[in-house]
Amino acid sequence: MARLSERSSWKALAAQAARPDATDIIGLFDTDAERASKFSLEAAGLFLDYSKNPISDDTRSLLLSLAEHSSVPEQIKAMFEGRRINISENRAVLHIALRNRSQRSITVNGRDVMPDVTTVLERMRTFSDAVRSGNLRGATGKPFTDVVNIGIGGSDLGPLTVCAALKPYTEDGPKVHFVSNVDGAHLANTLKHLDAQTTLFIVSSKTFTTQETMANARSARQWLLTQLAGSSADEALVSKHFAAASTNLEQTAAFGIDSGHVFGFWEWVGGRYSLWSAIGLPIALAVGFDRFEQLLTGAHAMDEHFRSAPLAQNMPTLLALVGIWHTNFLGAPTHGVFPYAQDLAWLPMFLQQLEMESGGKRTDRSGSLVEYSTVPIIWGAAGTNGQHAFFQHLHQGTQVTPCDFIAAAHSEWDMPGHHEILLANCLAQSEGLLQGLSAEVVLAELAAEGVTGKTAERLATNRSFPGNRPSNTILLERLDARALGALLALYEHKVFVQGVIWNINSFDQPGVELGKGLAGDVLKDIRSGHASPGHDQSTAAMIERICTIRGRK
Ligand code: G6Q
Repeated sequence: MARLSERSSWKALAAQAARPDATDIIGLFDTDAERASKFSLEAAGLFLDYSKNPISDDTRSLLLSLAEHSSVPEQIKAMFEGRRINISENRAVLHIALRNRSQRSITVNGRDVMPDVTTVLERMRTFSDAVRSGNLRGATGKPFTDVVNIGIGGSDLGPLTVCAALKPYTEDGPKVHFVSNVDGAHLANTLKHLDAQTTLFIVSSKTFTTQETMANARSARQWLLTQLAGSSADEALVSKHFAAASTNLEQTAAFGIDSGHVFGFWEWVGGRYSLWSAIGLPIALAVGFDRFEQLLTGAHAMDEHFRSAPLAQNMPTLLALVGIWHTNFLGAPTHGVFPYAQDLAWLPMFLQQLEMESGGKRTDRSGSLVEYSTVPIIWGAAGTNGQHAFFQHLHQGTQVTPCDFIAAAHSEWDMPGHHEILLANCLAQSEGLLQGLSAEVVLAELAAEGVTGKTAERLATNRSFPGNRPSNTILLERLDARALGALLALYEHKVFVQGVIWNINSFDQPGVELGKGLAGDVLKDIRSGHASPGHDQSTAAMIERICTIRGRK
């Protein structure tokens, strides 16, 4: 296969991006009354409008050719067939199997994985029903009122994002808390308000060796044993108050977790793609298993769309191509995500992990250094708050930030009048970014106020906006479990398509793994009170300084 930048579609796109009108979105609307409908589509209950991007019919055709020539259809097939597309770890990538609601079997090494998936899901149903109904109780016979998920990264952000997003549906379940940071503040602040008798811990860790998670899990166990000292034997307390989601059954047993409370998953589930697996147990506890299933159903609907829709009508592919256009041809260094939904406040963080851990790669699948940009920096926050802060940069900054606005037509909350304001702000921002405000209009406004001449000219430059700033808008009917499942799957598949085009492995994370080992030596030194040889000068000095300060008490 020719190198990416040598492909004809890539070269044609580069030529397209060099045209003087390459970023003129307003011009595209002016010359096509049908643009809004031609550049939008519906899938799995979601509506995507990508018309507010500088993408002409020709550019879109070229982007689609790029996807075609990069074997996107073949790679989609390979993923769904369970082939080992995670080449560095020699693993299949099958989060789609976790939410496969069809009768289709999915095989790895010739073995259908669906029976195992179904068994774990059934066990999750039984367990979550028992906790929620109060049939499963703590060591002193009280029902669980609080669940603390201890996990980090992929074992935290997925369930955390979903539990927050489905907040309106959590009223009838235990309160679910998430502790991820090894900073003792996180666990201490969480435990401070809890009663050990009614608290259930879930240790969520694929490997069950992650330093931060294990430190938090050990401290939580200690807290439990201290709080409930004398009420039962230590082993009984741990077995009644701890559950685990992990692939490492040996370590969960060594920790003392009752095998009946251990929910397994498999090596072909990547951490950041794991919320659909046993890692989703806190979700089932918070909103009930039926809603967890609706989440899976929504994701499956998006999977089916992704698997079967032609590229030109394929929502994840189009979202990926819009991103490729901005990143690789128009040079946008970042991408903003702005959910106009307070309950989706964690989504930008979730997507940071999903997109930047998957796409933050500098070598291609054959091991050569890539000669083009891969994933941009993903950032964002829930609207409308950003409008009163960093949106200034979106409107008038010197860098263009393509962004996704996400909104739901209905609110799940009963707060009359609010949702219309929220929606109006969402649409007004993307409209304002597109249309800008010309100096002529500002001058006319100033003239009406009696400001003219040099002052007016100066003010007009300052107060005018270039416009032509790009955005996508994703509209949900409502933020329910089904729509959320479809939304998260949409982004997972967007990441997949971009990875295929960039020819990178989106499913490994050597940088994150390096981080897991790095702290070991420094930790030993901080504990011993001195920097050992081998550190760079700056780090050694910092270790010494910290040890000195800590030595002063
Ligand atoms: C996800 C990442 C990473 C991982 C955490 C937690 O794709 O690899 O965020 O999920 O490091 O790992 P464990 O689940 O093994 O504790």
